Amino acid sequence: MAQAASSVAREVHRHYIGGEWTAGMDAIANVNPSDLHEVVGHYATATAEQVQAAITAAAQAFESWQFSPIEQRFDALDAIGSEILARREELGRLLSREEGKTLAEGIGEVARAGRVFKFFAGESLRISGELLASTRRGVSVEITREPVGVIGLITPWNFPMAIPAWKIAPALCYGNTVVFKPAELVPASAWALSEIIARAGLPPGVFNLVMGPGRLVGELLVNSPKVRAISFTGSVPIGAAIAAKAAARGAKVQLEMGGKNPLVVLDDADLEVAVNVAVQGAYFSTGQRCTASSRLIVTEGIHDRFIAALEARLATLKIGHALAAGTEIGPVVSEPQLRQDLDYIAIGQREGARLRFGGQPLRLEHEGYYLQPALFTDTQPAMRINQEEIFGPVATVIRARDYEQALAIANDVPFGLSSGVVTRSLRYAADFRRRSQAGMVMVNVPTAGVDYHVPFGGRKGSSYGPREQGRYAIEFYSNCKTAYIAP
Ligand code: UN1
Repeated sequence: MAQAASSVAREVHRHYIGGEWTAGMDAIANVNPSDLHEVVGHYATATAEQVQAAITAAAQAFESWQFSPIEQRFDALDAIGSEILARREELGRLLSREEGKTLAEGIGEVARAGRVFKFFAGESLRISGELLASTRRGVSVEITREPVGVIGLITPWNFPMAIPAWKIAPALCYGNTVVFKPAELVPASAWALSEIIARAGLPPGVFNLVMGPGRLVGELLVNSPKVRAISFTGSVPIGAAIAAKAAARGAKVQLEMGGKNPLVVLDDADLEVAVNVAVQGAYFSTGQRCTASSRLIVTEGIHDRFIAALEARLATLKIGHALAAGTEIGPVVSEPQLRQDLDYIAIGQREGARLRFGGQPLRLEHEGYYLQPALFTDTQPAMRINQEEIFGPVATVIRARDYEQALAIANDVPFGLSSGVVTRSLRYAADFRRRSQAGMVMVNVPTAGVDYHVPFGGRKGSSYGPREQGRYAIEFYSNCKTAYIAP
């Protein structure tokens, strides 16, 4: 790897601070998880001074950007969306090379990012308020939305372009300025996105990119009194630490963290639908989604048939290089993540679960972090593999006596992001929709793979603060003002 790294021309991609492309103190080699001998590029690491400079630039730019005409915002967001959509194949390829999801998934994600910008371009023209009568004679009450200020955006590696898009677009739409810190593992997509944003006609300082580790860049953003809000997607412990620090200084915070999402398969399910929904939800994108169906809760009457059909489908799944034609499941993103997946597979076996399929690292033509998708059966709800997020291509089956028991098991975890049920019964579908303790409920569709124009978020340990995406994003990315006006 070191050899490959040195043979690549060392153009180091820079930070974008106050409208300037700025070199960092160091460079990170971005390695392709499908082929460890390929370096996707080198990306700068920010110094503490650079992070502070980005925050200062964003604070200065906010003075004027908060009053920017909505048409200026529309034009910038619309142009960004158009360019992303026009370049979806090229950017999708880049994304798949650095993250390892299949090319189709990479292109799909880039298109989603483009559409998010288009959506918020439109929203910028529809920012509205309310006009109410006062309880006092001759007074009226105006309720309006105002920008928050500088917003720090901290994004994860599993959606290198879509998650940045669904934080950056609403931030700019509602008149905020941004300091964006992408995950260290996937700077290429973030940099390409930033390069597009940098050419969209925004005033200097409105949008800033600083790359580097969370313990430096993230910490500074979270602790800076000039950063009025933090939106974070990532792990539970880091999210909890961010929330505590942000709350202590009165900054707004929005967290999207883990999931342990259940898919309930009932006796009356269409078996083919159940298997498709389970495979897509549990294993596509290599299971590396906070919305992944990691627990398949199956009632007795369909249990054995479901497992047999699922196993048969798993045996046909093509695991391979993210860019190879026909690949259905790409590699795991990194060595530490692969280790975590394998650790949990060992834990499941020690706990007495039956490893029914897969779970072994694969040696393929290219050296990469390949893992045969794993299926555990005969598991108990209290096992660690059924309570803790693994974040890999690993799913468990839990047998349930009936619908009521399946629902109770589905809800009995510290997370509540997404949940699903496969059934032909309107009664069970309606009941599950009402009683599932999750922010998003899916009936006969996968728990992962959500639309871009509707609210996204969960409950319990999965999410904190207002929803992301759709019109609901305004709650976090703006402040409410109530004005009383007498002539
Ligand atoms: C999806 O399932 O389409 O980090 C999106 C994640 C989520 C996004 C999932 N915030 O996996």
